[in-house]
Amino acid sequence: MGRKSKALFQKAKKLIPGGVNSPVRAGRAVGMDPRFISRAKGCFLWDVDGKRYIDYVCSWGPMILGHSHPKIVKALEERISKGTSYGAPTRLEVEMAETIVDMVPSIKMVRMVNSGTEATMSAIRLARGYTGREKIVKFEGCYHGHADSLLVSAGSGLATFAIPGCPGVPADLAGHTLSLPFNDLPRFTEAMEKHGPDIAAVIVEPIPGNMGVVLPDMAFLKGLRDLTAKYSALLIFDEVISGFRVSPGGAQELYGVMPDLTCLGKIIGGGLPVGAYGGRKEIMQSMAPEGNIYQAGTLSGNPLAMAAGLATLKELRKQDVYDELEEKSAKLFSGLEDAARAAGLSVVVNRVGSMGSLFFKDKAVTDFATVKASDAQKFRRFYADMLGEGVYLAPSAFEAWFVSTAHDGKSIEKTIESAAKSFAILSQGRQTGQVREKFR
Ligand code: KE4
Repeated sequence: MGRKSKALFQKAKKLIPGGVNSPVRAGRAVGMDPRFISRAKGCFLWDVDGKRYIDYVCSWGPMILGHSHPKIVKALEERISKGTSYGAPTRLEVEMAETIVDMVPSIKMVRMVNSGTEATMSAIRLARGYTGREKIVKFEGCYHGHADSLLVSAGSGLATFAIPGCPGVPADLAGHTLSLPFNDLPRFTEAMEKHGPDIAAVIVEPIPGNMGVVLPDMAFLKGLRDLTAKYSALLIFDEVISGFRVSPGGAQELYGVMPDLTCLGKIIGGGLPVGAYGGRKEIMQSMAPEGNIYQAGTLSGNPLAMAAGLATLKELRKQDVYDELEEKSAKLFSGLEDAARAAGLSVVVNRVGSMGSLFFKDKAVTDFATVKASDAQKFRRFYADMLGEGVYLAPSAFEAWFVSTAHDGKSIEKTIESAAKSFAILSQGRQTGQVREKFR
């Protein structure tokens, strides 16, 4: 860690809890202090000590076109001279709503908010208000932001309701949430047969990115749709990561499973604070001021975020963008697999389009339990080796790598070479150990 980052982190820890404005950035899961970033361009970040990194965090998903994309910079430059926030409706919000409705198959009406957390929190409140029910279902390993109802850990035993995931979450609120294993249709079926008439909503990341990337079993996704319909519960797809990431219409377009509500974020803000939730009109019309379910936000639909988001979506609607992302991502992850194999190291790569993860494990990774069985010590060493090589990964085994259109062949090859060096070291080592428990 460079001198300037070190000094900034020391100062930050005196002023900000853990020295960071979002916990995962502190690097505690990998035992390394954070690099303070000074600027970014394309697929690169530079830290305050001048070191350059190839970036696979991409601000945790938003920067699908890379950093400082000229079209986004231009959109913001043009916009900022007209003011930064009015607290009144703008043409840009209509354009954003029109674009989202156009691109996301199940969304017919949408409300902008300022974060993914606000999007999922609002969608849960809407589902509860619309159905008149209080119980909800989530899945272990899926993370939907930090709203109380979703910061829970699975209870013990079969279909027992959840317990608070951290202090401050009321037990009786957590008790309205059922947390089940992802990709386990029998368990979900059993839970719905027992509680279905009381369930307001089932919320799921259709392609989880918060336990690392795990691929959905098609029968499971279709089972969520069929059983929520059977019991008149709402199906909520949290596409804050997968939305516009894996296809223009997200996971719901890729897999052809239509939720009742969808939560969005990240990419639609082009790197500025944003979230959105939307779905069937007859449901969305329950939201104030048209309906009586309340949700509000001072900066919702902020013109700068709309300008950056619209510029991003406009680029993503161009021909071949997703083919390019697929080609680059396939080259990266197949290169990583080949390098691990050459080093005699067992790794599992899970990938959908330009979101993927690499697990140090010799068997399939299909849910939170199998993620936790991967080798955390190896991941920590790999993370440190890659950072030293100038490759910036998410500082947690529970996160995704993101590839952008700005990642070029040279950067991808450098990443694979750096990984090969680390794999060679790891294949001699004897690091073992479970991934630390996390409530997500
Ligand atoms: P935000 O409130 O952080 O904008 O979004 C919450 C959220 C909701 N749904 C999904 C599927 C998400 O992945 C997230 C946030 N993602 C994390 C990391 N995967 C953001 C990084 C952080 O917490 O600092």
